[in-house]
Amino acid sequence: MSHTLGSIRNDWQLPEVEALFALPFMDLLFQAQRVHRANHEPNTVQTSTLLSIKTGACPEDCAYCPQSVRYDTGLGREALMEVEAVRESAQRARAAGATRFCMGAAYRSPKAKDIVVIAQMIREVRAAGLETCATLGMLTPEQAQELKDAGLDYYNHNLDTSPEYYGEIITTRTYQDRLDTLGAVREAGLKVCCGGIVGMGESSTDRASLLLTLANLPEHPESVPINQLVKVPGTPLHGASDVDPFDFVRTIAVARVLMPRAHVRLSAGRESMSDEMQALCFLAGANSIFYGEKLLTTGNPAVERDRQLFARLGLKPEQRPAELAPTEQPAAHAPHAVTASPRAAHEKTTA
Ligand code: SAM
Ligand code: DTB
Ligand code: SF4
Repeated sequence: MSHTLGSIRNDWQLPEVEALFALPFMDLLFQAQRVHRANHEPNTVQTSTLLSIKTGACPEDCAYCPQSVRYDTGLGREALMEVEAVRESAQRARAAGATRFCMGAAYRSPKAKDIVVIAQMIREVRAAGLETCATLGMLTPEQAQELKDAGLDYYNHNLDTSPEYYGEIITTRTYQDRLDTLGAVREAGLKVCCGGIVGMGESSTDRASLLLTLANLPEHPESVPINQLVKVPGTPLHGASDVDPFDFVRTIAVARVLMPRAHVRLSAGRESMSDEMQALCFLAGANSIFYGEKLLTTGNPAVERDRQLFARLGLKPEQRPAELAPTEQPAAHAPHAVTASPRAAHEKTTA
């Protein structure tokens, strides 16, 4: 298996991926950590902050999603936010230590007039010194190009699950639709953020098949969010069974082994995870998180909890890319600003 340490492959076979899932837990984590260290700065975690710029009333039927108009989850319909409010939110995220700002909209696909406003938001977020990411549903090649021209760095569009299980979760757009959007995003020169959700009743083979599909894309996504289902009352998946936490960690580890250079993001679901569980995910090769009290409509760990977690584990936030406005001083509230010493932080939090 040592060939996986640095090499980038796009020809994975399902039995190989299933064999990784079947490894003894410690062997898989050891391999994932070796791949991680061969390709990334250890102990370094990228931080993205999410903002829902257009919430609720989405026409799609994604069974996990609180924003679908088809489910009564108590969410109202909100209009597209004002550019000024987005700018202020981005500035707060940067001051808190985030390096990337991801704007999410509950669209099947954006309308032409929305893209014009969102292009302005992208320019403002970049001017605030943050990398930009957007997740707006399906895109045409022309729309992807418009976003690229506005300065967008990343586009998030998840495959969510395996091609085989997909029909159990979403009926209003196809797997091929998703692949087409990913192709348009790549063609426009945008970086790709694409991952899925664990805990929707899928089998271990489905998890392997999702990761296989991601790894066998013409190019690996730069960013791979692995979400644990957030069970929202009113959605069809509210009653889904809990995932074995070790199986969630295995999914992160296999993503790391298959896509050595990607940032693998420990995404939704962190609020219900213990610090020890999150540490296992970092050991398995996760090196990115959503940072800030809110995901899109649901909760995320408090910034203070993440600062303490980083300090206790000796993790540091990844620096901003050089092309963004330099940080003269470490942001006053960045995770690493809690204390210089992980040991001291540990003593402080457990005193
Ligand atoms: N409407 C756009 C779309 O679906 O492409 C963008 C926003 S959508 C909320 C982005 C992603 O969030 C989904 O593809 C899904 O992977 C994730 N997501 C949504 N609800 C979730 C939940 N309850 N638990 C975990 N992940 C969720
Ligand atoms: C991703 O993979 N997860 C994020 C982001 N990309 C857009 C969204 C998680 C949403 C969780 C449910 C909510 O807060 O509405
Ligand atoms: Fe709409 Fe996106 Fe939610 Fe699906 S995941 S219902 S497309 S907001």
